[in-house]
Amino acid sequence: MLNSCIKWSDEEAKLYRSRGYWIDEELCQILERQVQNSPAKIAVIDNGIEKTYGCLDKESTRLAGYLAKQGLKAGDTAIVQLPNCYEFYVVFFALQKLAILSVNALMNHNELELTHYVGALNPSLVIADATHSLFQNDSFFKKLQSDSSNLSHVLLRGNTDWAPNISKKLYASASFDDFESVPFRKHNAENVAFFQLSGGSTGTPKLIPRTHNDYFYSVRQSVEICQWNENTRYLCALPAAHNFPLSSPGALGVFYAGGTLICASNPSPSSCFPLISAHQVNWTSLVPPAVALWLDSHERSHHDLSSLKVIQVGGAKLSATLAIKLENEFKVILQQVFGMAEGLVNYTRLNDNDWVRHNTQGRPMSEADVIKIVDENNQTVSQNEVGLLTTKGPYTFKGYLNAKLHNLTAFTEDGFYCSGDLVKLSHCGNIIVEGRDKDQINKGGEKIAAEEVENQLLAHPDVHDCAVVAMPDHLLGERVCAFVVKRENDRDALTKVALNRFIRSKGLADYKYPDRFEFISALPKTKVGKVDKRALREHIKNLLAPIKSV
Ligand code: OOB
Repeated sequence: MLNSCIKWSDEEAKLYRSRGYWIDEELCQILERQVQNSPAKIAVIDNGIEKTYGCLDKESTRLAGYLAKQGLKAGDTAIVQLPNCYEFYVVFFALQKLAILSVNALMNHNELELTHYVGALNPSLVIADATHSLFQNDSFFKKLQSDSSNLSHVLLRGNTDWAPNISKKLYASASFDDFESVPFRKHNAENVAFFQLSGGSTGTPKLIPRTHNDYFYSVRQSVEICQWNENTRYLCALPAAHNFPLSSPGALGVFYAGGTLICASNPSPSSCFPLISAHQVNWTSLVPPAVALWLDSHERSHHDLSSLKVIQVGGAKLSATLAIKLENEFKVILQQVFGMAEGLVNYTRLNDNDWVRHNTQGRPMSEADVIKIVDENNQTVSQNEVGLLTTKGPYTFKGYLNAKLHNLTAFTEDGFYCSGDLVKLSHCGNIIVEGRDKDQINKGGEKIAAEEVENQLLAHPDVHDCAVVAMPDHLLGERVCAFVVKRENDRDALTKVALNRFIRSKGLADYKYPDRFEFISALPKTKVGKVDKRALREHIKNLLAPIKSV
């Protein structure tokens, strides 16, 4: 059933196979290759502890064996929420080996998001971190169980007294030796390997099915573009579950190339700089706000960062000013990465000229990516004109999970995915991101669907109407501003403090909270009667302008 939503046409599949894009291998074969090539090579360094490819393979097999013994099997589903750590990859490969389809939630996802994923996937298993506030005791897990007919297993990373502990299962080797011979059968590489999360523009986050064939190709092609090899030492500082540090080329790229991954808990200078010098890191990826923090940091002079050769930046638009500064001050090559969890990833190439690296977001990684920049009638715009980016290709998905209606508008009639990004092509054929036509706020790479926040605010009994828009922010690029119309009889009762408290009580991820509330008497409307968000964005921009110039 979960596999029925994702088909490429037979002709496309034939073409992608004949050209060698789809090789009918599963994602866990990425690890198997390295275990055969170099089992003793260090695959992951986490908190000073070094784990070889052989170890990663063995421990993921043990975990898979343990899960199989619990009755979990191919086709079951799981929700995983783990921080940047070695166990993230053990769990990833264990679930791949068993063909358990998982979604990797971000650590800052909260009650609402996790409840939604449970509703969407009806999982049998949750794997989470004991330090997360939702998993300090069993009450949230019990609540999830009451919403789901399948949920019977939970594993936690870290100290806990109410659920089995991943590490104990993994490392108490004596009791697990007999699981190492669990027979893993080969699965169809056309099937879903796992689900990515959409940044979204609608009320609920959408799940993106990614197949073995398409994801494996995106990893191999990324490795080729970035010229990674066994000498690659990649610092994973962005959330491990995100498509960028997972596959562009990210962790899976490291494992495919036989390099070494170093885990950082977050992209702050204090977390990254000591790791770069201690482990001779040569690549990493950042979002633009982290670039600004790195540039401003005084800690730079205390660490030898000379091993760093390339910094990738993506997730949100990087200004040319920061781009130039980053290269000059860190003595690195900048690679801009403009990607999406739905598929298409664009890279500037390492040998592109300065102008391209500093001012564009690169070009598609595959010769088979088809991009069309169109107007609102799906007609291709002329060269140099800004239009909507639409795309299809061997690793761009074909539809969100269980979202028939939404899929109708997410794709053009000729099957191109509408990214919602407003772009133009530079004279040399590189993409320049100019803005967005989707109702989303991009808070330094973290995507927030306006409608999701609006739905929460509208649940307040004293809110008559509301609209959530992006407001400019010098560090994050954008923040969340909520315009609220109070109910007639509650003009005085509803305060910003009360709204803040209300939204916090709803269990929404923190980063989605409005950073500012503005009360207005009515929302402005366009000629066709829709909320005029452009006017609201202008309004808040003007309100902020005097503050900026003080
Ligand atoms: C990456 O993936 P998502 O799914 O979190 O977000 C995709 C959206 C894009 O549609 C675009 O609106 C924005 O994020 N975006 C950028 C950008 N990279 C992503 N906007 C301007 N400049 C960029 N360089 O964010 C993602 C996935 C894989 C690799 C890199 C980023």
